[in-house]
Amino acid sequence: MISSTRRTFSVHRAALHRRYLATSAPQGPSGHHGLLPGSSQSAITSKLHFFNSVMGNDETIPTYRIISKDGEPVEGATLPNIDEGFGRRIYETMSTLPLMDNVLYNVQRQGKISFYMTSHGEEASIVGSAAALAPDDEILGQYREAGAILWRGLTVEEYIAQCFGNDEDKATKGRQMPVHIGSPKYHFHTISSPLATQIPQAAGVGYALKRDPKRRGKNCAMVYFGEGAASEGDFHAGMLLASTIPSPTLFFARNNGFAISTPSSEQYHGDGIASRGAGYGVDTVRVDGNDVLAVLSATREARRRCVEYGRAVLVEAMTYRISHHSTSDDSFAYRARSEVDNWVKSDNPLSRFRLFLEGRGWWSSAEEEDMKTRIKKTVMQAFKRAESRKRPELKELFRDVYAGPEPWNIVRNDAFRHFYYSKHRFINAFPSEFFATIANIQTEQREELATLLKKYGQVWEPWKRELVKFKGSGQELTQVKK
Ligand SMILES: Cc1ncc(C[n+]2csc(CCOP(=O)(O)OP(=O)(O)O)c2C)c(N)n1
Ligand SMILES: [Mg+2]
Repeated sequence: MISSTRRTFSVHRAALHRRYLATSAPQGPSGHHGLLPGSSQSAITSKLHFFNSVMGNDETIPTYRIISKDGEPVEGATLPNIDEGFGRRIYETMSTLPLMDNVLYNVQRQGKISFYMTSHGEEASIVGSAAALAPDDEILGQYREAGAILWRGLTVEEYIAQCFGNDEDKATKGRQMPVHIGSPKYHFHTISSPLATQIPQAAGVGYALKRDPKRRGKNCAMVYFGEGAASEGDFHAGMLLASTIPSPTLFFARNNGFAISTPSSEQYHGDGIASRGAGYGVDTVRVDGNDVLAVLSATREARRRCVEYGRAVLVEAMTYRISHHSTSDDSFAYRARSEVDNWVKSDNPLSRFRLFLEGRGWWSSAEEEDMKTRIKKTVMQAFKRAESRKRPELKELFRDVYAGPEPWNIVRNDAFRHFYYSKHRFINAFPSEFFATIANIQTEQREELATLLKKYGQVWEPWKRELVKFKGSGQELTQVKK
């Protein structure tokens, strides 16, 4: 006689087996209430009931808040454990964003950088969530998360150098659009423009952390994305991956009300992004994204769950994009100026937190003035410096794509290419000097550019004008020793 547990197990296995082998709709097992293909725990009901709310009773998911718009703790809320220094640092990082954004937005308007995106209105969501992480948790951002990398220690100078793509742009060496920052030092993966690609990548990063004995139970992968990006298939792929192959992946949705001109009311019919978490069996919370302390608390708890249980967690931060989508957008073409003004006046994440800090005696008007003067000066100096510097050397165009030897198809000459290709299947038999030789040789593309530079660089006006903007004027390519 088999025990009931074993019987349940074998019946369930049989049901699963049927599910995979069935060529027509599976038949429900009779007489075993609750034992159905795909679910062993569903109660049987004779009442025909449709539902479309995760909370039940058609209620929407509540929003977690700690401080009111006047900076006062709301009734029953537990304040997160922060000291004065930590609170002030959060506020200073939040305050840096609009001061830097205002300058860089105008700098773009003057044609000095090609593009820019601001964080206006989302300072609390971005900085509060970053402040909840360990400094070596991996961050995969979308593009509006400058506050997260500034929080980690990247300087305003470094951020502005990236936007200018000058020779001090250590992040992307002038090969990326402004705002597409990245830093191995700060565990911040380089931003890429195609929406939502960072989401399944984050599930992979989370899984890699879980597989690494040194980082398992210690770190998580944090992925930021807008509610618009959550309409991409990649959002679902990432959530499914992180929930079925469990990994410490923290999904952080910035629901700022717009995907460029599309309001969130036209982006989904369900209860925001949070309602999707339950469908994937992922612990989920919705938080007031303009309340930095609520964001901090919720993300701290989300991170704890991620790291301790090795599982995904979803946070949806409700906020409002005050700025235009980017410098390529004029949002007053699709929303009223008064709507934006109302948000600025009625719910400003910066003034909310400032009031809280002042209420504790941790901040004053004099300190506010000092801080603003100091940050503005830093931003202006960084802008002036960035503007005066040359672009990186032209040779940087070809670097950092391959970690090791460049592959055969970009190797310089045909004879060598043929040789390398004919041997590459037996590559393990080659000594390491062989790879060093390959790494040092020029690529076809590099050579082609050098040839063109030699031909036109000093004689054709448009090329002459461009070339002097690069450090070394391309000479490292044209005067290369053979
Ligand atoms: C695959 C892809 N489709 C479209 C775009 C164009 N695009 C850039 S940002 C954006 C809106 C994204 O909105 P959301 O995710 O809510 O982020 P937000 O800008 O509001 O922070 C769109 C459609 C893109 N970059 N990539
Ligand atoms: Mg959005």
